[in-house]
Amino acid sequence: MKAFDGIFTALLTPFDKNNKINEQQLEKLVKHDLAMGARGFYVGGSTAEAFLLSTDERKQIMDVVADTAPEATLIAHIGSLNEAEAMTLAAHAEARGYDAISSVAPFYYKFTPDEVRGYYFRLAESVSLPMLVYHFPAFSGVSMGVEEMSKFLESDRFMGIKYTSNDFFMLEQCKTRFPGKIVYNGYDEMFLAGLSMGADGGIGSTYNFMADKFVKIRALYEAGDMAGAREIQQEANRIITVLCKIGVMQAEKEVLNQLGFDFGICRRPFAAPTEEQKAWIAREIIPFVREV
Ligand code: MN9
Repeated sequence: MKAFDGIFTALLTPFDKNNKINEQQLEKLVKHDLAMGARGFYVGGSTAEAFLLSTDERKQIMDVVADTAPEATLIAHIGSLNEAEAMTLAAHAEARGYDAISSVAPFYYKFTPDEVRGYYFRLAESVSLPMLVYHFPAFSGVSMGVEEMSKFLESDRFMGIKYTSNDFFMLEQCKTRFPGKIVYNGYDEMFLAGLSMGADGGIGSTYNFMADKFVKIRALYEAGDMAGAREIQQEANRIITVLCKIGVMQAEKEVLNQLGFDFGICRRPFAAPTEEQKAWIAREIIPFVREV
């Protein structure tokens, strides 16, 4: 089995001028992130604009990553409000040699906890890959406490949580109760906090272009150098502050474009960054990230 700890890039999706997936640029990014120390990839998540992609496009990005980095640990986000689509994607992930599947909780309709649990277990039982619960209450609107989460983690079908919340008490409770399960920190700007409460690694969008900083934070933390780790977290957070003001994914694509990639812009209804925002990125971010 491949290693599940460490830094996992939540990959962005590059679009060409015709709004089609740019496979060659995705390949280039995957290689770049591995060279920066990423352990693996979270493919087809929020950062990939999953809910703005067709089923075929979601399979296509899974294929590109599997073909480019068979040695990396690969987690496929297969979540969809359309459970039949989620099952199709889960089967595809298994066929393409992925190491795990993951899903955000079914959102929008305010499903009951029983309905949410039914969704996860049906998906997890439809394939032999382990399931990583994508806990992102701020966007999904589905909040779960430790008791609810335990119902998943007690099962062998569930490998852990992608934990995108700033309730670090709950993170600690989940990890302490289930030390054998993997917990990934989801908000990159709080990575060191997550590590200190028990996270095994992180899955993040900013790792697309600065995975190296987070590899370093983790190494310093593990060596007991908290001051050193905080310094790099602060450096990353100066950059993340700018991303959040512009719009995280729109800004991240522009960062990659300025670094020599051709990632295009996010799909509508997302807006393209303005000239002023591009200049801001050039001034406040580019000098502080490693050149490609
Ligand atoms: O996967 C990402 N979440 C989203 C985690 O994109 C919604 C994070 O990496 C954030 O983008 C990042 C900035 O808030 O921490």
